[in-house]
Amino acid sequence: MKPGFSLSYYVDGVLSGNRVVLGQAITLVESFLPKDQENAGAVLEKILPDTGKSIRVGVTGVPGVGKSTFIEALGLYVVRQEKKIAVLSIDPSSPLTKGSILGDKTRMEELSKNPNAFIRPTASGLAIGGVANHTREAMLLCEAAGFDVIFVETVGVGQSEVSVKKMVDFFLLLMLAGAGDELQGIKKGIMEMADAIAITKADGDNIKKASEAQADYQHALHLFSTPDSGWKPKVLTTSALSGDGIDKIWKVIQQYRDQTEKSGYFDQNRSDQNIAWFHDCFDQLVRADLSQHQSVRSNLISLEEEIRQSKLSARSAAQQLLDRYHQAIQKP
Ligand SMILES: Nc1nc2c(ncn2[C@@H]2O[C@H](COP(=O)(O)OP(=O)(O)OP(=O)(O)O)[C@@H](O)[C@H]2O)c(=O)[nH]1
Ligand SMILES: [Mg+2]
Repeated sequence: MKPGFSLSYYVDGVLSGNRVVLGQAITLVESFLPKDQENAGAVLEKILPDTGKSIRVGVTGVPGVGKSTFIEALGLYVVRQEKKIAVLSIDPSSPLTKGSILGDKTRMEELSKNPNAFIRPTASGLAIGGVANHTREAMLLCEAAGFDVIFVETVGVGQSEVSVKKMVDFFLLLMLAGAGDELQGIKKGIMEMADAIAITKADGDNIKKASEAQADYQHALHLFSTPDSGWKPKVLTTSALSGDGIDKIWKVIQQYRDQTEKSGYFDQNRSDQNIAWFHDCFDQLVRADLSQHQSVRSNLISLEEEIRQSKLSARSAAQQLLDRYHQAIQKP
């Protein structure tokens, strides 16, 4: 640990809800230094019994749909109900999205000043798997620090939606009215993952278009089969500017929680998520270990070349790589 930063400094600080220490603990779990990683593991182990009490809400949608503005509006609403909220983001593609993270900070200006809100963009510049692990761990730390609601905002499009779906209880998809699904780059698969769809910016001239879109999406969702949760996804309209619909969305999230807690799905889903996370972590460790052996790395490159030239099937190449890895770990 850094001088003065003992295990109990982190653990006690986080458990007492000290925001400065919470921020430092998140920095620790994001660090690549082997010593920091070891310490981060120890901190997470200690706080684990105090995690899991929040509701985890993922918010996704194309850039500009209004995710940050919406989270600020809903966040302020929830904070007024005497709850503590944390906002994390998941950002796999570093340099391009830096601007939007800075933008988010200013957009969530009011929320970020609130003593019951904690806003933290995840470190970027990693492959999605690494970023997702950091966000999950940050989420656990926020729970241990006493936050009741954790929002995870996706930044950018693509794989991050799936990663977020895998770490939250409730997955909210924001959509714009009047822009076709194609335009919004939202695939059917993502709509199927949503527990609710909210049509954003339902204000001014947009109100009518928003309720038309609501009807359209309601119809589209009817065509999907009922998800494992047994919950029928809802379609709502909202405006972060006027505040319309914000309370309804919060109510829907609570209904979802009540219903799935009663059915047992809520806990089942979380334990399935933890098992999947364990497998992800293990895969990452094996990959990291594998790439530390020079002979395996060069074997990998030559096998790739053979596959490109159609000299070797992917299956045999994978087997050969595994054999080489076994040899490498037998003679250190
Ligand atoms: N009229 C109206 N404009 C909104 C509303 N919510 C957001 N906006 C505007 O839409 C733009 C994008 O909002 P953001 O909240 O930054 O969108 P985002 O989805 O977080 O964007 P990225 O983080 O860049 O992906 C901003 O100019 C907002 O002022 C709303 O409810 N009504
Ligand atoms: Mg944003």
